[in-house]
Amino acid sequence: MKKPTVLQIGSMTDRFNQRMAETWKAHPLWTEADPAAFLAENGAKFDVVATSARYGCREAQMKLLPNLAAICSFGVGYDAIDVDVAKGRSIQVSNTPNVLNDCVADLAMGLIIDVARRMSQTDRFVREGKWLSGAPPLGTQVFRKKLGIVGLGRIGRAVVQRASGFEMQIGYSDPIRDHRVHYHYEPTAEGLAEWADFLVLTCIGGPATKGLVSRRVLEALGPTGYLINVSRGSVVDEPALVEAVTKGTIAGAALDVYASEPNVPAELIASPNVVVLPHIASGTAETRLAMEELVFQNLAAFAETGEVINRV
Ligand code: 8YV
Repeated sequence: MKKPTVLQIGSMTDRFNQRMAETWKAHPLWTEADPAAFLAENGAKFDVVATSARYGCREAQMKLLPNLAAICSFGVGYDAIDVDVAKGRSIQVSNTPNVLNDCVADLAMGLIIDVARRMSQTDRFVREGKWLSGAPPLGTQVFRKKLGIVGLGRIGRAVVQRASGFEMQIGYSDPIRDHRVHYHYEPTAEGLAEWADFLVLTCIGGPATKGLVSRRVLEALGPTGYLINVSRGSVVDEPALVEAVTKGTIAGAALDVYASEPNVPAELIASPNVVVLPHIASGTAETRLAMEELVFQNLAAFAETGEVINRV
């Protein structure tokens, strides 16, 4: 097979960019002043796209790439890639599953503890000198509480593994019930929210889960419940969440993802009962390197055999 001509959609780490340029002579699309005009003229040259969960690859872009045969993405989520369109054109799409499960689950557990024990909030309390004149607010226990996982996939199961060390009761909602596990099962997110103290979102993003955590789900979670999101911002009705945390309909939220990143609603930033992180769940040096390796392995496999390894 001839060596693929690779288009890299967006800038990643310096290391990744350099490796992509050296190994595949990938063209860095983000350096073009007018990427669409560049693709209109040169799109036919490229047969592979290297992208990420963040940059994705939409139908409009695919249209400018008539010879595209594979999209190799950095990240497990592929909601920013029009996979159905790709499938219709027999374009293979690969992602980076498994290598980030533990890292994302670690962060989910950290967020649970942070929001319940008010770690970020009381860190600010010390830095702002408030300890000198008053007592910090009390938190809520985590151990032996009810953990509700929305989407019991690979990442959800890694969260469960960690939570069992905290003797938490485990429940989940998922379109498919897994009869091999004996956790509490609720068919709907609303039912799970009613049951749980901590509702943790580890489901996929995209149309299937858009707005799944609705106003009703937040009401069901109630004034003592916490929402933790390491999935996608699109899963939550964000205006309803803003209302819930500001009015105290729920106890708090710990978020790594938002509806329109990097824009975080000002009300969430201003809420003391909300932890706001900048989409860092997979962001450790070790995990990002493992994800990078997998992108390069998929690209190399496609070049050698015509098939990516982690096809979605
Ligand atoms: C990525 C992610 O790190 O894997 C995913 O789906 O969202 C993150 O892990 C990030 O999107 C990289 O661009």
